[in-house]
Amino acid sequence: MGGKGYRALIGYEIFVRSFRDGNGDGIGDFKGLKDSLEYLSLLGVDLIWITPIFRSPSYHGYDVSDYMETNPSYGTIEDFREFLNEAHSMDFKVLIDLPINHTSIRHRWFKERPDFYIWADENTDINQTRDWDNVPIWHPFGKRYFKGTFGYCMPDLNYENDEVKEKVKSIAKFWKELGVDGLRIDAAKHLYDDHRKNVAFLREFIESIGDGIYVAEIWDSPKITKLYADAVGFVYNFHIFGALKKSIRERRSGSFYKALLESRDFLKCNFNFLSNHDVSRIASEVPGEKEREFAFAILMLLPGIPFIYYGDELGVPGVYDPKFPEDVVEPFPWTEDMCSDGQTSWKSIKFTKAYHGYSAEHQMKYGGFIWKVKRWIDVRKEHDWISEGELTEIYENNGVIRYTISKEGKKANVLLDFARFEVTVKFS
Ligand code: ACG
Repeated sequence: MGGKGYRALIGYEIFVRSFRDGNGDGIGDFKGLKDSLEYLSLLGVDLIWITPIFRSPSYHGYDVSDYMETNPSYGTIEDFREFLNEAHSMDFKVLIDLPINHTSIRHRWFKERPDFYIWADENTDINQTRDWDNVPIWHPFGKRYFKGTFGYCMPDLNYENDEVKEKVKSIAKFWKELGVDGLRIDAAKHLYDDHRKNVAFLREFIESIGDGIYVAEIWDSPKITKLYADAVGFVYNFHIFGALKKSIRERRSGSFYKALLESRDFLKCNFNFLSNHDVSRIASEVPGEKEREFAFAILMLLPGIPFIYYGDELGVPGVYDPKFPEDVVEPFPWTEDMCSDGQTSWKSIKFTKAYHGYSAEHQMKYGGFIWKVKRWIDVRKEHDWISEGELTEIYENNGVIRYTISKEGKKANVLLDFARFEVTVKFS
């Protein structure tokens, strides 16, 4: 399995454009990433996932127009290498995000190699929509229709074409050889319309790149997500954290208990997270600080790799709106004025207001939510074996969940109290 030996890590997701500006243009970049390593090291994380860094016409970068070049706003490949070297010298591991289900419509392949993409034939239902939100997936182009699961600007690659498979493998190899420690494989369940085919290709893909940390983004039920865990090494478990937030909000343990049972046999392969760039931030979903600290504690008390979404350690709010998804990728607040050195400012601020006590500088100096998060990070580091622990004896009683994590003679009993009132619980 790809993830072996990498489990005792604590992750941090960075939306590059919004994190730290190193050259004074208000856009996050590689120099800024390098400058932020000290902060990340103080926080205690050691695995960094950065959102796509390739040339792309969009602000988010998931529509790549050239995989062999970096986004000029972020710096050159040399600048990236410098960041990587510095990160490695400080014992960080770095994952890059690789969108391989689709490219930008402005990738030269779309003009030069139409056979790299999926075109409708006489049997295609061009009115077909995505099964989760009814958005059309076939788009007119000249006299034909192409498939673009994520919209017109992002045509899907054709994995029935062996040349596409080889191209994608060689791109991944290039970046791996440059020194990245692994990949987040974006939209990995969409490569084929068939989970078995996806799993087989991902296995082949990873084998061709070599040892590393690989995580597949499979946003689905545990039953489906689990199918990918063994082939890839790691998967995100969207389900369990959706259930956790529900349980905390409702102060009822049922949803999380059920999700734990459904996920227990692949928890070790999970990237655990409370929010990411596709959903509302944890501070907006769980506004109460005490309840939110509880969520972070649980994040650190589960097998797998815990991941923090940049800014969540500061309690920054952000509500996901599909019409304005950039509201959850707001500039990271380095200083209270939000305009001093290092600050990004590429978008107007809706949530991360200046002088509201969100900034890293303020919280580091005067106290804040960050210290609560750090405390739980420290607990996890002290008991890093939890990452590979087995979850047994999972019980629920009266709003309280109890489980045991154990690994090679080490054992922790965890009691999670979701209840609204004082309760008496009995566990065998
Ligand atoms: C990735 C990236 C995302 C990126 C793209 C495109 C893909 O993280 O930032 O968007 O490169 C689907 C895909 C994911 C995709 C998200 C955005 N994320 O599977 O790969 O959309 C259902 C579906 C999921 C779906 C999810 C979205 O099944 O497939 O994710 O809804 O809401 C239970 C069910 C589960 C269900 C959930 C929610 O858990 O078990 O099946 O999931 O409930 O209902 C980029 C940009 C975006 C931009 C886009 C065009 O970042 O801002 O809009 O490009």
